[in-house]
Amino acid sequence: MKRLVVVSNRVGPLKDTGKAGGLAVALVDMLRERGGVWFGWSGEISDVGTFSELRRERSKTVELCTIDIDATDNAEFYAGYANRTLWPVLHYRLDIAEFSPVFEAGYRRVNERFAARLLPLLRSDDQIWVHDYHFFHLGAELRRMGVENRIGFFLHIPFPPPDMLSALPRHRDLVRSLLAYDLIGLQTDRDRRHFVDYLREEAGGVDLGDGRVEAWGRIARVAAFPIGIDTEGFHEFADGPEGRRERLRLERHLNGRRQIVGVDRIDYSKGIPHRFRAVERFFDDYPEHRGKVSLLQVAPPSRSEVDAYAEIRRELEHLAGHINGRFADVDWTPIRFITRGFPRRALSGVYRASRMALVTPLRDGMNLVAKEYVAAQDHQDPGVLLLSRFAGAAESMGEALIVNPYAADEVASAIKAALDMPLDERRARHHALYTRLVEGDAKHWANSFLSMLDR
Ligand code: GDG
Repeated sequence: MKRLVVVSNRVGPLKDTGKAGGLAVALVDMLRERGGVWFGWSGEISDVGTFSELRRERSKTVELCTIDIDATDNAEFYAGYANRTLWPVLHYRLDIAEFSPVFEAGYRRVNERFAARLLPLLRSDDQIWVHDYHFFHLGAELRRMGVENRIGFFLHIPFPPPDMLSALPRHRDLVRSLLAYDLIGLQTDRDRRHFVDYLREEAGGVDLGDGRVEAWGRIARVAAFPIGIDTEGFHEFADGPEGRRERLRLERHLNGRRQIVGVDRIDYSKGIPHRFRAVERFFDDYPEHRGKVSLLQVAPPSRSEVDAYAEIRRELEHLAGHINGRFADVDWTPIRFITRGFPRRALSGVYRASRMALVTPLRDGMNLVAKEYVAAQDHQDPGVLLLSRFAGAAESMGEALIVNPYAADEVASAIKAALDMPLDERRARHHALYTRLVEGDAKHWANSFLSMLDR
């Protein structure tokens, strides 16, 4: 088996600290099995930046190798092009995207620097797997430096329709760089379609029909690999001590009332304000449920250095205050809004204690919260998932109640339907969803990507 080299902006942790996301856990398992290197940003901003000494941390067969970035890289590459340009454009939000040649140059520079620092770590038969929108150019830079290894790329966020992407200045340079990878993995068939349409419309490319595309004189393989979670592991969390403790604590508080849960990083793509308005609409349309149901929204802050994120947080605080002011009673609060993170194991107990999850992003590559909620349920008495049609997860989770997050009345009536859903139907839907989540778990995702890269 070939050694694996994973590249992503944030790396690790190698040990399960309870904080690691499902993705980190899947990648670490894969790295342990094959032996390998995980290369990326240390999370530190220093004066020497990408010229910093390589930080190395080894655990048996796996080595984490990281470098710093400097304050300019942070402003231009990370907070700039990655988070103020690519993130909004790829989430269909041209209205808030910032287009700056300075950001763009910073992004190219950091991609080139990361390639240069990775180069000496590589062996000729390593398999290289690059992750996400921070590193569109990294593969092309490695090729320029003479690297001939198999290199794969996986995009965790959506690939928008060509018309949308073409609003990005020099979009062709960005996509052309992707063709330097041997395999380009996307979350869904819809994303794959957009990618192939883009090549056809903007690059005179052709779909070779066998999973490969040709454009700019290069051939690459393109496929959808819907990302999964460690389904059974997460189910066990909910039955474990931390999960149980959290569930019991909540049940004591709820005292027979039913809870709806939302869990999202604070981000405009997640549609949290729309969700709050849908909950308001629910209490307007179904007043008999006032005092009996509440929303717990867990929303750890993210990227607070980007203005759009600070704004959305203020908007949410305002909305929650308004809705609570309208409906709350001395012994009941319709929306509890918590802006800090929970440990993963405790989170499983929060999901288990909730009769329903509202996963209503306006646009999402996949959305792992939808999968975690299903995984955490009690098979005998499962809750109901309400899922946005605009989450990548909707493509493979058709037994959820699929909703349009822009239509508050539709979401409100789906909440009502979920509350009224008989046990038989809840079990049947849950069974189908859970079975598919076990088949398409994180291991399956990583294995299918890497075996296609090998072929
Ligand atoms: C990107 C794409 C794609 C959230 N709050 C807490 C917490 N979380 C964890 C969740 C989940 C993860 O964060 C969020 O994953 P998502 O998939 O929902 O969203 P993004 O962060 O935007 O991820 C997305 C994903 O990449 C993978 O490819 O699905 O579409 O946008 O695991 O549980 N974890 C803990 N405490 C919290 O309070 N411990």
